[in-house]
Amino acid sequence: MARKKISLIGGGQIGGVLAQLCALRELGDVVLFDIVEGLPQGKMLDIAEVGPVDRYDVNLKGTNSYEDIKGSDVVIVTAGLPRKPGMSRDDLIEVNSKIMTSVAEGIKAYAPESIIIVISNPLDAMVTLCQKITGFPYNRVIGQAGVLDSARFASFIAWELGVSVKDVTAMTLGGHGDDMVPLVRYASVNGIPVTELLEQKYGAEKGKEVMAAMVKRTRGAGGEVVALLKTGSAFYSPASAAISMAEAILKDQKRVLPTCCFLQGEFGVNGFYVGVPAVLGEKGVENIIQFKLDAEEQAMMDKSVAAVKELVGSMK
Ligand code: TXD
Repeated sequence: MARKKISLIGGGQIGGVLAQLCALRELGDVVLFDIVEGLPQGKMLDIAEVGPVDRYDVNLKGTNSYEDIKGSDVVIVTAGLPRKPGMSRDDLIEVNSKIMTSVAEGIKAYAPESIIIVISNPLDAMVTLCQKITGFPYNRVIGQAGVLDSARFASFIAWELGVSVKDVTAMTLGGHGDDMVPLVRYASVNGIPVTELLEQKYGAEKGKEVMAAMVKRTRGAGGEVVALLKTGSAFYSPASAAISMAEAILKDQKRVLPTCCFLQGEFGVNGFYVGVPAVLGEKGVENIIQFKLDAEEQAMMDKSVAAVKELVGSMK
Protein backbone atom coordinates (compact mmCIF):
# COMPACT_ATOMS: atom_id res chain seq x y z
CA MET A 1 0.00 0.00 0.00
CA ALA A 2 1.46 3.39 -1.04
CA ARG A 3 2.48 5.63 1.82
CA LYS A 4 0.24 8.61 2.57
CA LYS A 5 1.56 12.12 1.88
CA ILE A 6 1.37 15.07 4.25
CA SER A 7 2.37 18.58 3.19
CA LEU A 8 3.08 21.26 5.78
CA ILE A 9 2.74 24.85 4.58
CA GLY A 10 4.84 26.98 6.90
CA GLY A 11 8.18 25.74 8.20
CA GLY A 12 8.40 27.82 11.36
CA GLN A 13 8.07 26.87 15.01
CA ILE A 14 4.93 24.76 14.63
CA GLY A 15 5.82 23.50 11.13
CA GLY A 16 9.10 22.01 12.32
CA VAL A 17 7.43 20.15 15.19
CA LEU A 18 4.68 18.93 12.83
CA ALA A 19 7.32 17.51 10.48
CA GLN A 20 9.13 15.70 13.28
CA LEU A 21 5.87 14.29 14.73
CA CYS A 22 4.77 13.05 11.28
CA ALA A 23 8.13 11.26 10.95
CA LEU A 24 8.15 9.83 14.47
CA ARG A 25 4.65 8.41 13.94
CA GLU A 26 5.48 7.32 10.36
CA LEU A 27 2.22 8.94 9.18
CA GLY A 28 3.55 9.11 5.64
CA ASP A 29 5.97 10.99 3.40
CA VAL A 30 6.28 14.63 4.45
CA VAL A 31 6.88 17.81 2.47
CA LEU A 32 7.67 21.00 4.38
CA PHE A 33 7.05 24.19 2.40
CA ASP A 34 8.12 27.71 3.28
CA ILE A 35 8.92 30.89 1.37
CA VAL A 36 12.24 31.32 3.19
CA GLU A 37 15.04 29.78 1.12
CA GLY A 38 16.78 26.97 2.96
CA LEU A 39 14.57 26.96 6.07
CA PRO A 40 12.38 23.97 5.16
CA GLN A 41 15.26 22.19 3.43
CA GLY A 42 17.48 22.56 6.50
CA LYS A 43 14.81 21.41 8.95
CA MET A 44 13.89 18.36 6.88
CA LEU A 45 17.53 17.35 6.38
CA ASP A 46 18.03 17.66 10.15
CA ILE A 47 15.00 15.43 10.91
CA ALA A 48 15.88 12.96 8.13
CA GLU A 49 19.45 12.46 9.35
CA VAL A 50 18.31 11.17 12.76
CA GLY A 51 16.10 8.50 11.14
CA PRO A 52 18.47 5.70 12.20
CA VAL A 53 18.01 6.77 15.84
CA ASP A 54 14.25 7.47 15.82
CA ARG A 55 13.75 4.66 13.28
CA TYR A 56 11.32 6.08 10.74
CA ASP A 57 11.28 5.13 7.06
CA VAL A 58 9.55 8.05 5.40
CA ASN A 59 10.62 10.49 2.70
CA LEU A 60 11.17 13.98 4.08
CA LYS A 61 11.54 16.93 1.70
CA GLY A 62 11.89 20.65 2.31
CA THR A 63 10.88 22.94 -0.51
CA ASN A 64 10.09 26.47 -1.65
CA SER A 65 7.95 25.18 -4.54
CA TYR A 66 4.27 24.30 -4.37
CA GLU A 67 4.94 21.73 -7.14
CA ASP A 68 6.25 19.43 -4.42
CA ILE A 69 2.91 19.21 -2.57
CA LYS A 70 1.28 17.37 -5.49
CA GLY A 71 -0.68 14.29 -4.40
CA SER A 72 -0.93 15.32 -0.75
CA ASP A 73 -3.61 13.53 1.27
CA VAL A 74 -3.48 16.07 4.10
CA VAL A 75 -2.13 19.62 4.09
CA ILE A 76 -1.52 21.40 7.41
CA VAL A 77 -1.19 25.19 7.24
CA THR A 78 0.79 27.20 9.78
CA ALA A 79 1.95 29.94 7.40
CA GLY A 80 1.44 33.27 9.10
CA LEU A 81 2.80 35.44 11.84
CA PRO A 82 2.37 34.45 15.49
CA ARG A 83 1.41 36.86 18.29
CA LYS A 84 3.83 38.90 20.32
CA PRO A 85 3.06 39.86 23.96
CA GLY A 86 0.16 42.31 24.14
CA MET A 87 -1.27 41.24 20.76
CA SER A 88 -4.62 39.54 20.38
CA ARG A 89 -5.07 36.76 17.83
CA ASP A 90 -7.35 39.17 15.95
CA ASP A 91 -4.46 41.64 15.52
CA LEU A 92 -2.95 39.18 13.02
CA ILE A 93 -5.91 39.16 10.66
CA GLU A 94 -4.67 41.59 8.02
CA VAL A 95 -1.17 40.28 7.52
CA ASN A 96 -2.20 36.63 7.82
CA SER A 97 -5.12 37.03 5.41
CA LYS A 98 -2.65 38.05 2.70
CA ILE A 99 -0.48 35.04 3.49
CA MET A 100 -3.46 32.67 3.63
CA THR A 101 -4.67 33.87 0.23
CA SER A 102 -1.39 32.89 -1.43
CA VAL A 103 -1.25 29.61 0.48
CA ALA A 104 -4.82 28.63 -0.44
CA GLU A 105 -4.11 29.40 -4.11
CA GLY A 106 -1.06 27.14 -3.97
CA ILE A 107 -2.99 24.26 -2.41
CA LYS A 108 -5.87 24.68 -4.87
CA ALA A 109 -3.43 24.51 -7.79
CA TYR A 110 -1.28 21.61 -6.65
CA ALA A 111 -3.24 19.53 -4.10
CA PRO A 112 -6.89 19.88 -5.14
CA GLU A 113 -7.93 16.55 -3.58
CA SER A 114 -6.30 17.13 -0.19
CA ILE A 115 -7.90 17.67 3.20
CA ILE A 116 -6.68 20.89 4.79
CA ILE A 117 -6.12 21.47 8.51
CA VAL A 118 -5.59 25.17 9.20
CA ILE A 119 -3.63 26.28 12.27
CA SER A 120 -2.75 29.89 11.40
CA ASN A 121 -4.37 32.58 13.53
CA PRO A 122 -6.83 34.13 13.88
CA LEU A 123 -7.95 30.55 13.34
CA ASP A 124 -11.69 30.95 12.78
CA ALA A 125 -11.08 33.63 10.15
CA MET A 126 -8.14 31.88 8.49
CA VAL A 127 -10.01 28.61 7.99
CA THR A 128 -12.95 30.57 6.56
CA LEU A 129 -10.65 32.33 4.08
CA CYS A 130 -8.85 29.11 3.17
CA GLN A 131 -12.12 27.39 2.27
CA LYS A 132 -13.33 30.43 0.32
CA ILE A 133 -10.17 30.70 -1.79
CA THR A 134 -9.73 26.97 -2.42
CA GLY A 135 -13.45 26.34 -2.96
CA PHE A 136 -12.93 22.87 -1.44
CA PRO A 137 -16.00 21.16 0.07
CA TYR A 138 -16.55 22.25 3.66
CA ASN A 139 -15.77 18.77 5.01
CA ARG A 140 -12.25 19.00 3.55
CA VAL A 141 -11.25 22.32 5.15
CA ILE A 142 -11.07 22.36 8.95
CA GLY A 143 -9.33 24.25 11.71
CA GLN A 144 -7.28 23.15 14.70
CA ALA A 145 -7.96 24.98 17.91
CA GLY A 146 -10.42 22.96 19.95
CA VAL A 147 -8.13 19.95 20.46
CA LEU A 148 -5.52 22.30 21.94
CA ASP A 149 -8.01 24.36 24.00
CA SER A 150 -9.64 21.15 25.30
CA ALA A 151 -6.23 19.67 26.17
CA ARG A 152 -5.36 22.79 28.14
CA PHE A 153 -8.71 22.59 30.02
CA ALA A 154 -8.14 18.86 30.73
CA SER A 155 -4.57 19.49 31.92
CA PHE A 156 -5.68 22.15 34.41
CA ILE A 157 -8.33 19.75 35.73
CA ALA A 158 -5.85 16.85 36.05
CA TRP A 159 -3.29 19.04 37.84
CA GLU A 160 -5.96 20.41 40.21
CA LEU A 161 -7.38 16.98 41.10
CA GLY A 162 -4.02 15.19 41.17
CA VAL A 163 -5.09 12.59 38.61
CA SER A 164 -3.53 11.34 35.37
CA VAL A 165 -4.11 13.46 32.29
CA LYS A 166 -4.98 10.15 30.61
CA ASP A 167 -8.18 9.92 32.65
CA VAL A 168 -9.60 13.39 32.16
CA THR A 169 -11.94 14.21 29.30
CA ALA A 170 -12.85 17.84 28.77
CA MET A 171 -13.99 19.77 25.72
CA THR A 172 -14.30 23.34 24.53
CA LEU A 173 -16.79 24.67 21.98
CA GLY A 174 -16.94 27.86 19.93
CA GLY A 175 -14.27 30.16 18.59
CA HIS A 176 -10.54 30.07 19.32
CA GLY A 177 -10.74 33.28 21.24
CA ASP A 178 -11.26 34.67 24.72
CA ASP A 179 -14.96 33.71 24.52
CA MET A 180 -14.32 30.01 23.90
CA VAL A 181 -16.69 27.71 25.80
CA PRO A 182 -15.06 25.14 28.11
CA LEU A 183 -17.91 22.69 28.80
CA VAL A 184 -17.85 22.40 32.58
CA ARG A 185 -20.90 20.09 32.78
CA TYR A 186 -19.29 17.45 30.52
CA ALA A 187 -15.81 17.47 32.06
CA SER A 188 -15.14 14.12 33.74
CA VAL A 189 -12.56 11.83 35.30
CA ASN A 190 -13.40 8.47 33.75
CA GLY A 191 -17.04 9.50 33.57
CA ILE A 192 -17.21 10.96 37.07
CA PRO A 193 -18.26 14.63 36.80
CA VAL A 194 -15.43 17.00 37.68
CA THR A 195 -17.96 19.31 39.34
CA GLU A 196 -18.76 16.51 41.80
CA LEU A 197 -15.08 15.85 42.56
CA LEU A 198 -14.43 19.55 43.12
CA GLU A 199 -17.43 19.76 45.47
CA GLN A 200 -16.11 16.77 47.43
CA LYS A 201 -12.69 18.42 47.66
CA TYR A 202 -13.73 22.01 48.38
CA GLY A 203 -17.46 22.16 49.09
CA ALA A 204 -20.06 23.56 46.68
CA GLU A 205 -19.11 27.24 46.59
CA LYS A 206 -15.31 26.92 46.56
CA GLY A 207 -15.61 24.05 44.08
CA LYS A 208 -17.42 26.37 41.68
CA GLU A 209 -14.77 29.06 42.19
CA VAL A 210 -11.95 26.61 41.43
CA MET A 211 -13.72 25.49 38.24
CA ALA A 212 -14.31 29.10 37.21
CA ALA A 213 -10.61 29.80 37.66
CA MET A 214 -9.74 26.85 35.39
CA VAL A 215 -12.20 28.04 32.75
CA LYS A 216 -10.59 31.49 32.90
CA ARG A 217 -7.09 30.01 32.64
CA THR A 218 -8.17 27.90 29.65
CA ARG A 219 -9.43 30.97 27.82
CA GLY A 220 -6.18 32.81 28.54
CA ALA A 221 -3.80 29.87 28.15
CA GLY A 222 -2.47 30.92 24.75
CA GLY A 223 -1.69 34.39 26.04
CA GLU A 224 -0.03 32.93 29.15
CA VAL A 225 2.50 31.08 26.96
CA VAL A 226 3.02 34.11 24.70
CA ALA A 227 3.77 36.29 27.74
CA LEU A 228 6.38 33.80 28.98
CA LEU A 229 8.02 33.13 25.59
CA LYS A 230 7.95 36.81 24.55
CA THR A 231 9.18 35.90 21.02
CA GLY A 232 6.15 33.94 19.72
CA SER A 233 3.29 31.64 20.70
CA ALA A 234 2.83 28.04 21.72
CA PHE A 235 4.13 25.56 19.17
CA TYR A 236 4.59 22.09 20.69
CA SER A 237 0.92 21.89 21.75
CA PRO A 238 -0.75 23.11 18.55
CA ALA A 239 1.49 20.78 16.56
CA SER A 240 0.52 17.72 18.60
CA ALA A 241 -3.13 18.75 18.51
CA ALA A 242 -3.11 19.04 14.72
CA ILE A 243 -1.30 15.71 14.36
CA SER A 244 -4.08 13.96 16.32
CA MET A 245 -6.53 15.30 13.71
CA ALA A 246 -4.28 14.42 10.76
CA GLU A 247 -3.80 10.88 12.11
CA ALA A 248 -7.59 10.45 12.49
CA ILE A 249 -8.01 11.40 8.83
CA LEU A 250 -5.02 9.44 7.45
CA LYS A 251 -5.96 6.26 9.35
CA ASP A 252 -9.74 6.72 9.02
CA GLN A 253 -10.08 6.47 12.80
CA LYS A 254 -13.57 8.09 13.14
CA ARG A 255 -12.20 10.04 16.16
CA VAL A 256 -14.59 12.47 17.85
CA LEU A 257 -12.44 15.58 18.18
CA PRO A 258 -13.27 19.26 18.80
CA THR A 259 -12.85 20.70 15.30
CA CYS A 260 -13.41 24.09 13.72
CA CYS A 261 -16.08 23.08 11.19
CA PHE A 262 -18.38 24.91 8.78
CA LEU A 263 -21.81 24.78 10.43
CA GLN A 264 -25.04 24.68 8.42
CA GLY A 265 -27.61 24.83 11.20
CA GLU A 266 -25.85 22.77 13.85
CA PHE A 267 -25.94 24.41 17.29
CA GLY A 268 -28.14 27.08 15.70
CA VAL A 269 -25.22 28.38 13.61
CA ASN A 270 -25.50 28.79 9.84
CA GLY A 271 -22.69 29.66 7.48
CA PHE A 272 -19.75 30.05 9.86
CA TYR A 273 -16.74 28.04 10.98
CA VAL A 274 -17.03 27.28 14.70
CA GLY A 275 -15.45 24.71 17.03
CA VAL A 276 -17.70 21.70 17.65
CA PRO A 277 -17.21 17.95 18.21
CA ALA A 278 -16.79 16.23 14.84
CA VAL A 279 -16.15 12.69 13.61
CA LEU A 280 -12.87 12.81 11.68
CA GLY A 281 -12.09 10.06 9.16
CA GLU A 282 -10.78 9.55 5.62
CA LYS A 283 -13.30 12.05 4.21
CA GLY A 284 -12.37 14.75 6.70
CA VAL A 285 -15.40 15.86 8.73
CA GLU A 286 -17.76 12.88 8.42
CA ASN A 287 -20.33 13.96 11.00
CA ILE A 288 -20.94 16.75 13.48
CA ILE A 289 -21.99 15.55 16.94
CA GLN A 290 -24.81 17.68 18.32
CA PHE A 291 -26.08 17.71 21.86
CA LYS A 292 -28.25 19.90 24.06
CA LEU A 293 -26.67 22.94 25.68
CA ASP A 294 -28.21 24.32 28.86
CA ALA A 295 -29.18 27.99 28.98
CA GLU A 296 -25.80 29.12 30.38
CA GLU A 297 -23.82 27.09 27.83
CA GLN A 298 -26.01 28.34 24.97
CA ALA A 299 -25.48 31.94 26.06
CA MET A 300 -21.69 31.44 26.13
CA MET A 301 -21.81 29.70 22.74
CA ASP A 302 -23.88 32.55 21.27
CA LYS A 303 -21.33 35.07 22.59
CA SER A 304 -18.44 33.11 21.13
CA VAL A 305 -20.17 32.74 17.77
CA ALA A 306 -20.92 36.46 17.73
CA ALA A 307 -17.20 37.13 18.20
CA VAL A 308 -16.40 34.79 15.29
CA LYS A 309 -18.96 36.53 13.09
CA GLU A 310 -17.48 39.92 13.94
CA LEU A 311 -13.94 38.69 13.24
CA VAL A 312 -14.88 37.12 9.91
CA GLY A 313 -16.85 40.23 9.03
CA SER A 314 -13.75 42.35 9.62
CA MET A 315 -11.83 40.49 6.92
CA LYS A 316 -11.54 42.65 3.82
O1 TXD B 1 -3.82 26.22 17.86
C1 TXD B 1 -3.76 27.17 17.08
N1 TXD B 1 -4.59 27.24 16.01
C2 TXD B 1 -2.77 28.30 17.31
C3 TXD B 1 -2.14 28.74 16.01
C4 TXD B 1 -1.78 27.99 18.35
C5 TXD B 1 -0.58 28.68 18.35
C6 TXD B 1 -0.09 29.48 17.21
N2 TXD B 1 -1.06 29.68 16.19
C7 TXD B 1 -0.67 30.36 14.94
O2 TXD B 1 0.04 29.50 14.03
C8 TXD B 1 0.24 31.54 15.12
O3 TXD B 1 -0.46 32.64 15.66
C9 TXD B 1 0.68 31.76 13.68
O4 TXD B 1 -0.34 32.45 12.98
C10 TXD B 1 0.76 30.33 13.13
C11 TXD B 1 2.17 29.83 13.02
O5 TXD B 1 2.81 29.93 14.25
P1 TXD B 1 4.41 29.67 14.32
O6 TXD B 1 4.80 29.81 15.74
O7 TXD B 1 4.74 28.41 13.58
O8 TXD B 1 4.96 30.92 13.49
P2 TXD B 1 6.41 31.06 12.79
O9 TXD B 1 7.43 30.31 13.57
O10 TXD B 1 6.57 32.51 12.51
O11 TXD B 1 6.21 30.28 11.41
C12 TXD B 1 5.40 30.81 10.40
C13 TXD B 1 6.08 30.44 9.09
C14 TXD B 1 7.42 31.15 8.88
O12 TXD B 1 8.45 30.19 8.72
C15 TXD B 1 7.24 31.99 7.63
O13 TXD B 1 8.37 32.03 6.79
C16 TXD B 1 6.11 31.24 6.96
O14 TXD B 1 5.24 30.87 8.01
N3 TXD B 1 5.41 32.04 5.97
C17 TXD B 1 4.91 31.52 4.84
N4 TXD B 1 4.89 30.25 4.43
C18 TXD B 1 4.29 30.06 3.23
N5 TXD B 1 3.73 31.05 2.47
C19 TXD B 1 3.76 32.34 2.89
N6 TXD B 1 3.21 33.31 2.14
C20 TXD B 1 4.37 32.61 4.13
N7 TXD B 1 4.55 33.75 4.85
C21 TXD B 1 5.19 33.38 5.97
